[in-house]
Amino acid sequence: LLGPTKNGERYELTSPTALPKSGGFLWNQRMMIQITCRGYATSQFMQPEPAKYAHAPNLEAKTFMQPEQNYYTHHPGRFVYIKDEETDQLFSAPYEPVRAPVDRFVFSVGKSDIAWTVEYLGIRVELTFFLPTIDVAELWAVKVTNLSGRDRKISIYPYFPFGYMSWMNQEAEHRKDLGGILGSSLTPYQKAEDYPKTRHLKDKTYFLYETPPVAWEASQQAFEGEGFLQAPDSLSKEQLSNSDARYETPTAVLQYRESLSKGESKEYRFLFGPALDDKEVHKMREKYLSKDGFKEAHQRYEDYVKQGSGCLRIQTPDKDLDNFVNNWLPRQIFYHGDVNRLTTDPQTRNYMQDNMGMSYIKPEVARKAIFTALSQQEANGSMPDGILLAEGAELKYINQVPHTDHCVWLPVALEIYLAETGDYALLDENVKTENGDNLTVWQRMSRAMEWLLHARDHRGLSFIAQGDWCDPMNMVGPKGVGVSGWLTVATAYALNLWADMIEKHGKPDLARTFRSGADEVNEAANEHLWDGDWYARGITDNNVSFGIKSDKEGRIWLNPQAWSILGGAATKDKIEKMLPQVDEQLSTPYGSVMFAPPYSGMREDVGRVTQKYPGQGENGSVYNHAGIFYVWSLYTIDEANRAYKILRQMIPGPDEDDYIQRGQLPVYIPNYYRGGWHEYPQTAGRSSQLFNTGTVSWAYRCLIEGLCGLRGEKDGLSVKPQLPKEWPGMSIVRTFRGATFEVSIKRGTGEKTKVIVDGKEVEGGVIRNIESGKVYRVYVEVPNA
Ligand code: CEZ
Repeated sequence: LLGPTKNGERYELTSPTALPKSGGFLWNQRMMIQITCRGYATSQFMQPEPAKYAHAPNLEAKTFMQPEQNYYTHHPGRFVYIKDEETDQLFSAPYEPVRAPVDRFVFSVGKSDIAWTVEYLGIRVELTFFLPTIDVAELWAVKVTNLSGRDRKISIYPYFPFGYMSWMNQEAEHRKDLGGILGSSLTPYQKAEDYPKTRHLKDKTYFLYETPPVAWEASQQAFEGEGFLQAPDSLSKEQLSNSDARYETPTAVLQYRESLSKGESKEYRFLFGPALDDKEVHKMREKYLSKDGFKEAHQRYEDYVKQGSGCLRIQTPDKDLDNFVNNWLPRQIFYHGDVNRLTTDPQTRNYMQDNMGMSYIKPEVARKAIFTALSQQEANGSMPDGILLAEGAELKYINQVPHTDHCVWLPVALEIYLAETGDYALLDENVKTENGDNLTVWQRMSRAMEWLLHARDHRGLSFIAQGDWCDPMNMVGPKGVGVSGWLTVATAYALNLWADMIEKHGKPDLARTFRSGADEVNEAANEHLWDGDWYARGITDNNVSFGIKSDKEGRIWLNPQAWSILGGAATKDKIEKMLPQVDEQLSTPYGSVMFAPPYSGMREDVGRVTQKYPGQGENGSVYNHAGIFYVWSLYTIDEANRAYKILRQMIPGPDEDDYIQRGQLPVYIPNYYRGGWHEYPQTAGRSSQLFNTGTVSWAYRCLIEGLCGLRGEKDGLSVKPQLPKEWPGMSIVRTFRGATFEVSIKRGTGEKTKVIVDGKEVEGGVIRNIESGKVYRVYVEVPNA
């Protein structure tokens, strides 16, 4: 059904129906496309706000990417129909819209291209596409082969619907001079002051061919007639009608009529994308639409994606884990860090965490992001809800709702950057803000930490306003009174992290101040939030604690437990009580849910999170971001087995049942798998299919610094692997500060970890004086499990 090709470089799915929503994604710095195994596609590009060039067939609301997105027959997609001219039989590749019971189906997701092979009626159709590195376009190759032992007469019809482009003005026509079908539209607006913004939008969509077709349709209605997409009227005719669309829904369908002798193949190339005007279309055509143009562009795109190869190669007893970690996880992190989820105003916490992952992949990008974020710090030390990345960008959607946690993510991200690079000099660099003050990085960081200390109530607990990490927790503290249990213990974590950094930077007095601040916060947490066996999630405006034993729903939440371990509130005896509760109340076969039981209806003093469908999104799903915080907290207290179990559950498969239940290929970690394991076992484990998630940076960290135990220190690399008990050993290649570490790990007989480099035991397990360019051979003996 589903498996890797060599070394996990690609994943191949051989059924169009078993995991119907599964897909892959490609991106470049200006666009991204997610496409399902059946051919439905969601694509967008930046100009500079996200826009579409292939639209739904009706007016679409502009919104963020939806979880478990719904697909329907007319959903935007990329398709090729094949008609047997002798029998009039029809099928389509990859699978939609005809849904014929094809003989062979392979959906093959690679890192820098996505491909299909479909066989039916003795014809093989191979589709492949990829993106250019900077331009916005899709480069499609279609190859059709006659597999039957006789000559065949067929028609081949690429069908790339443009959809409903605009209610103000839309049309499409075949343009011989451009070599394709061109859809034109005007982005609708109403206020005169919006007109200038629309003038430079790429409102045209082109579908260009290399080989001229015999006929075409540019009108969706002319294409479909009274047939449906399974059997469009115009395909029953010998030739398409060469229609135009004049304020009618535009489309692009071409017809090639071919006689294929047995074994013969034909190949076609197409270009699909947005443009401002004819000139741009011509330019794109010249640049890309040829065999050599494709070849060169693909090479460049491969090189771009390879920049995200990461710093870690592992070989463990679990091949599928290796495949994911060596190929797919760094790619997903690179996507986040290089294009910031294709938004112009990423949520501050997302921006910081996406860049924290970049510290392992392209640290110079992370460095720059730290400056960008700090340059938008408010005068009082707080951070805005989103970081503006383009001129004229505005805070949108959730960024208009005040959340109080953004400062926490500064030290979290900075600490990883410093551990990875040792670049403490950055702390003394200056950062100017728009309000005119010019402070060093360390001064700004200190201000942010002071703000966190200040934003607490009389008990010493952190205010939540209309949300914290949990976006939709909007009704706990709208009056400015309610507090967040998680943010309280997270504040202590942030303060302690910063204290460590500033101490290493030679400011022990400041470190002491922040550390005692953290102690104070932790005391408050222990006095007001500890509920006997775990920490409460918060206390509402009306002084009601929640996330506690007496709650029927939302009784225990993962985040306060995880971060109380990280921040130091939870002492050993408390941890011993907490962990079994988490095991018992939150574990499912698909990972740990973020709280349980899910809310069955609105709780007005908690908010929108309780209104999400039970087990979906933040309402008690296996929200991987929350899960991975917990995993990291477990690695910090040497809970290697518990940590690994949850980490492994984030990757779909390799059992067939697991793949089918999750419905996703193991080429990315989604933001959630459905929870509701007790309430709705039928849907538990189902993937959101959303590949935007802060999980991935932390997952990489957990693998590098936790499982492999190869963590940067100010002046070296600390080696302390934490293998799950079943593993006899593993080997690793890790790049770090320009050097390469080839690490081989075995179980020893001793009680302590032993690290040997160049035949000599390394004291304290920290390899120092690292020389860039050098290859280190490291032997590690870990204690017998
Ligand atoms: O958004 C994420 C946020 O991007 O939800 C996380 C939060 O920490 C991330 O910063 C947890 O709340 O209902 C909502 O508004 C949701 O909060 C979603 O928008 C959610 C989606 O998963 C985004 O992909």
